[in-house]
Amino acid sequence: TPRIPLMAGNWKMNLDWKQGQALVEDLGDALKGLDSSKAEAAILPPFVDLRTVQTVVDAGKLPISFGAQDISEHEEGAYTGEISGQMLAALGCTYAAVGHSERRQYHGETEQVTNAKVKAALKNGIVPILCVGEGLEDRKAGKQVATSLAQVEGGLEGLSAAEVEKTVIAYEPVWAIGTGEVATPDDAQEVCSAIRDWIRAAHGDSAADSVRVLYGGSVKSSNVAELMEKPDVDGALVGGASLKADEFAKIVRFQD
Ligand code: G2H
Repeated sequence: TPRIPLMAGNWKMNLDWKQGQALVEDLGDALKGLDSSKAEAAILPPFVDLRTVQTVVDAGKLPISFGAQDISEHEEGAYTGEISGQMLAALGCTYAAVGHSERRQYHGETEQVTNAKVKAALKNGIVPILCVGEGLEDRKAGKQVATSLAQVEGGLEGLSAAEVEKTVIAYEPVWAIGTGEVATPDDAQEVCSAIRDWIRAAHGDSAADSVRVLYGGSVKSSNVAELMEKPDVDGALVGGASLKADEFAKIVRFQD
């Protein structure tokens, strides 16, 4: 089965609910007629925008999936400030990003927490987008594959092959995030193919052939096509460039 490319817009901590509403409406127009066999468009707005996004997407039957940028590892109860997988599922979230480098760097998320969040997502029928990637030091030392694979292994710990098959992995070299410094298509392919090889060895062909491995880090409409030409790059996790409807729609339609 061919993997349908996934273009996921990570809004990060941008756009209040009204601004988010306007962007989804514009995106709906910009993505009209999108051939869903060629690409899937998804957005990851801030938690407080999700209800509005759901309303707009449902009312317009827009070709846009949505999800959260994070998910609690806990199920429910006395966890002030957390948002559970059940809450996200009830809103119709398809995805939840887990272990984004900004969570790891600024919010102390460990491998163990990331793994628990992946499991919390799956338990609630949400597809985790597990984010991995090396920092500048590791890149300079040639350790990009080893570091990324260690994070894949840690994030997927304890999952069955059937569960791994459902996940999305996003390879985001930290030095390329929000810096304008995009990894070359060959850099992206090197790590994305290593991730798929690791999954094949650990979980078999079906999981390896089904998992979508995205590239993230300063993806724009001007560089997405060459990244997507690489056989193991199945889409993109897009930050800054997902905040403008026309630009993000161009990224989603990378073939045009
Ligand atoms: C990487 C990416 C989206 P940007 O963090 O997750 O952001 O495209 O702004 O580099």
